[in-house]
Amino acid sequence: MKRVSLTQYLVEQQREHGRIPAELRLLIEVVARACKRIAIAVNKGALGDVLGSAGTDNVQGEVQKKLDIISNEVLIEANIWGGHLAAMASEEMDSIHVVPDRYPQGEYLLLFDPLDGSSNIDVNVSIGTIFSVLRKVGHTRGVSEEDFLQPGKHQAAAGYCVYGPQSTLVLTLGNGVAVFTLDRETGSWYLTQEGLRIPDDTQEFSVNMSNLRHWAPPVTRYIDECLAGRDGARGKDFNMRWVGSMVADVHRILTRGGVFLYPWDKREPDKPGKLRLMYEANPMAFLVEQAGGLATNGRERILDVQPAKLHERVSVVLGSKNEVERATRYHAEAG
Ligand code: AHM
Repeated sequence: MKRVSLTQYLVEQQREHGRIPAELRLLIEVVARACKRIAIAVNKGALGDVLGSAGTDNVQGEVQKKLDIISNEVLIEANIWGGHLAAMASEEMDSIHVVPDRYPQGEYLLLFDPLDGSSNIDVNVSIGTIFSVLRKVGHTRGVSEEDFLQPGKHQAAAGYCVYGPQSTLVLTLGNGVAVFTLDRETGSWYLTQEGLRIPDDTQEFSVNMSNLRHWAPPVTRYIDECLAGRDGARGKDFNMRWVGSMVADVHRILTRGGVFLYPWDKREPDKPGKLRLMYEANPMAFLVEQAGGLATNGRERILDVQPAKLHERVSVVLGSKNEVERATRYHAEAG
């Protein structure tokens, strides 16, 4: 069987379909190369002295793992000199990282969660890198945090790499979702699936059930009905899966359907949720919509949310269309 590499796929997207400019093609290739380096570090585990805490906190006050920091550095080093970017923003950095004057500056802005699912790093459970690409609006040389504060619907590309039994890169350029698998022998990414579709209906939900007593009534109503199974309002049984790495949970949903929730909870009433809009929710919402699913914060489409700050948090309900519509309707009915 003739295999299509990521490079060939991107060249064809650029040449035959005119879908992506050369700079964006380069950007995706560079990110994929960085993800390969992160995959190698993850695979080494204890042998590479990469496990455990780095002894520092990030801007969100969360303890950073060594691999969080290594992955962040790998992504910056790989992307800084190519001339395709104006600046980068990361869940692990307080402020944006502007491309220094010694390098040419491109028009793209790259945002990433360098290693999602930190609590799973040391226990050998799937983790991943999530990325989002925006275009800098205006042609002035300077770049500031304001340039990043665009709703997710303006993303030029988004994707993630999940480091699990296989390393898998899932990508959207705004025309569907394609999946690439890393061949560890050749070191190349190969196209293994195209045109992913999330089924409209599902009997599988994904949520951290230990937080149930802290949720708002519409979320409790939705989950209670799933738990009641065929004896309750839904008239059918549901299964539950929670990996605790958004990349792995979303990957399962893109593969076989399901609904993922990380809702607001009353322990931190001022925070809209745990997950970050710009590094996690927006890229995942773009992928999910491109695969025929939906993504909302319970009230509004995630991709329409206008960010007020870089590290903004958001509630998330995403996945199979009919389930997300139902959970969103319960929020509207609750007023
Ligand atoms: P992280 O950025 O520290 O990895 O946190 C994000 C992760 C998501 O991947 C996952 O969906 C969620 O946090 C898990 O949260 P919980 O610890 O409540 O299960």
